[in-house]
Amino acid sequence: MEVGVLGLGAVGTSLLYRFVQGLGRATAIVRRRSLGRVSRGLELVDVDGSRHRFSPTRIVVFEDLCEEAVEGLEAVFVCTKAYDLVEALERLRRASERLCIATLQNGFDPHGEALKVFGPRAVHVVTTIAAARIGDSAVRVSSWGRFFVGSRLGATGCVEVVAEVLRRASLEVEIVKNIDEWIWRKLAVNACINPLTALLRVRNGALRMEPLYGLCRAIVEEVAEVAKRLGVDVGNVVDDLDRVLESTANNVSSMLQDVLAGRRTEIDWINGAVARLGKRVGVPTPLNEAMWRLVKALEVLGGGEHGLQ
Ligand code: KPL
Repeated sequence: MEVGVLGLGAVGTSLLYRFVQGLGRATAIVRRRSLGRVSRGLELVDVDGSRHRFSPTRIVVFEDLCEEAVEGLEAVFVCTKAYDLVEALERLRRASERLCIATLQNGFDPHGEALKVFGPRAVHVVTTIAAARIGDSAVRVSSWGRFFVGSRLGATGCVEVVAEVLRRASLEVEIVKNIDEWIWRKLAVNACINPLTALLRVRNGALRMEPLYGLCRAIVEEVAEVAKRLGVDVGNVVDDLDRVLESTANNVSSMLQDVLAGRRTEIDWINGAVARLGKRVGVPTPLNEAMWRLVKALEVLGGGEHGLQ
């Protein structure tokens, strides 16, 4: 069984490491500009602090993706940022008519985008992994978390393939019937933690304290209302929030990592998506809209001409 990983950010690099270990081989699909960096090798600092140098067994250049380049692969795990997803899916579609495609992006609605292109070959994975980049070619994993695998089209063959790959990598996997429940549960937690940590430049754990915790709760409750109106039962999202704040207290959220690195954020797919869908189904989402506006402003202004630095 051989798979590819496209997008070597924190999650992609961590998965690549587990696939090389568990499956004995794995292909990295990287942009030409990253070829040198990835060829020189990658590093993963595991939960227990141990350091592991590793390399993909094969490297394919994203810009050269074609049938030959993905020959022998059963699935590709697409770990790009949400804003790079459409281009990634389009290139993969042109390269292969048989690959299973697993998407792992935060927010709403990467799975919908993949379904439009790949139908039953599209699988979505919601993960609670906590990983951060700690250099150009290195990541630190503070928790491997769990992997919930499913598709809106049900238990397709590709759902089985993707789950099996993750199992062989000794990750904790669950095939779920209703992937939207998991997508929305994660979205609710991200809708609070990601923008607030990015705006305030604090670790996730800071949000356990008032006055921030009350705001955090109100944001996840807005998301739950939108989900409910869309027919998705998300259960007790405040319990989810408490659990994640506790288990990732020391983490730098992915959005704060993006802001610190001067990258674009995924705010349009998180709070932006909640606000848009809220409008569509008649659920007011003033807090999600405010988070979206503030992070958009942060992206544009940064420390630039209107800032003080
Ligand atoms: O998914 C995350 C992220 O940072 O994007 C959380 C759960 C907030 C952990 O940091």
